[in-house]
Amino acid sequence: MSDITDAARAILAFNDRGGYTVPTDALYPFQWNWDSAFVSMGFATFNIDRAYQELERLIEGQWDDGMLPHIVFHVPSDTYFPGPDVWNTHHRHHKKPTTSGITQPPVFGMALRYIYEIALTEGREDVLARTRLLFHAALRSHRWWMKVRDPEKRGLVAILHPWESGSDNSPAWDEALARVSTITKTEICRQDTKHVSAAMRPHHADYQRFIHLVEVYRECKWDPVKQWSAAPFKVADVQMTAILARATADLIWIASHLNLLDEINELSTIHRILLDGLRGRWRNNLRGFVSLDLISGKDIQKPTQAYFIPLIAIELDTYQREAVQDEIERWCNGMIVGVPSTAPFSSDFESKRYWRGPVWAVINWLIVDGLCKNHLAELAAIIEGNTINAIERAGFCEYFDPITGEGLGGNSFSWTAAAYLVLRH
Ligand code: 2M8
Repeated sequence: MSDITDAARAILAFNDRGGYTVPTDALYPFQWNWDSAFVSMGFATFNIDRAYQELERLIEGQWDDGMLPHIVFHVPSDTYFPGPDVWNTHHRHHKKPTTSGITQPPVFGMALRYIYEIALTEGREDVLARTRLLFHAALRSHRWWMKVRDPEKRGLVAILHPWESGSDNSPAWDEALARVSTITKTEICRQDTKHVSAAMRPHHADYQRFIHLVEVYRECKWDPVKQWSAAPFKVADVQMTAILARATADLIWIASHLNLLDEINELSTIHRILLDGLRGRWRNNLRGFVSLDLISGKDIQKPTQAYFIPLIAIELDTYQREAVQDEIERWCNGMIVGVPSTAPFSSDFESKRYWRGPVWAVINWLIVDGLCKNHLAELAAIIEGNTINAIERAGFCEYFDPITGEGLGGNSFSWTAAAYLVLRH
């Protein structure tokens, strides 16, 4: 085992708060949904029980209607805004701990398959009951997605807040977010810019809009039907849909192992619907997949990493495969480390600002996976190698400047450590 692998494991240990992992100390002091799913896969490379525990702690926050919230506030902290009092979701689920009121990409199902497969190769028959319990939690959340976030049956699931996407400040949301009011009743007490430079973070007006959206949904008392009608921001997101589709395929795999026939049928129907929806979002002229703004009815053409995420779920045809390869190579041309989260030739590109250019190791992990699935192993190996090199050079930071390779955002970051462990595995 290398020193760097040791260091990655040490970061997960350092960020462990008792069976769950914070993304990084101080900047993100709670349990985040998709971070924990990635982190559980990192743990699975050396500690299966801890991997399961990460997901078990996450579902402590699952709502009665199946939603897996984006943040679980296990223990209070005043180093992050907005905290539980701003969300005020207490009445929506009658269990402790409190949570935020929105969700995040459902990597959970992908993670569960990954750790269950490793457990099986280790001959760990004792994980069966734990797997079954987590499988049913995931299934409830996939039902929630289909019912609540695709009520008009497009085969695409929608986000009602940029924070749900995980790529919070992406240029993809600019136009849709500009329609949202900057007026808030809540005083905005940002903590993020006390931990990292404001030049790397969203602007104040973005935060005003983020909080305005929270207030709209809080006034709906977090009722999903009311939120759908009231939402001033509503985007059918290809990245979210692709992750849901892929996680659904992974749940089908688990259900087959557990011999759950009704669940296989139900999940297969969901899978088919999502793949049909995704296929319709390919654009030849852009050489990628595009999200749909449900309020304007227009395609979101901004070139972001989301263009390529559907590869984790979809088998491309020959034309698409070549187009994607060319496009990713074009985006990475001249970069020390790709794949940038916004195309470098776009006028929105900012190499250091949050989700507007920097490279995220977990996004590369998804892209590498999608390229391998689509028989583009050579390009996948290059991106994987560059990601590992970037981490070895700059450390386990939150993200990287693609032009300089510099490490940015928070330090000692859990999902970057997890990405390293999995890509090296
Ligand atoms: C970032 O998002 C949070 C809000 O959820 C924030 O900026 O306050 C995003 O990078 C998100 O994808 C990530 O899950 C979270 C914790 O790492 O940080």
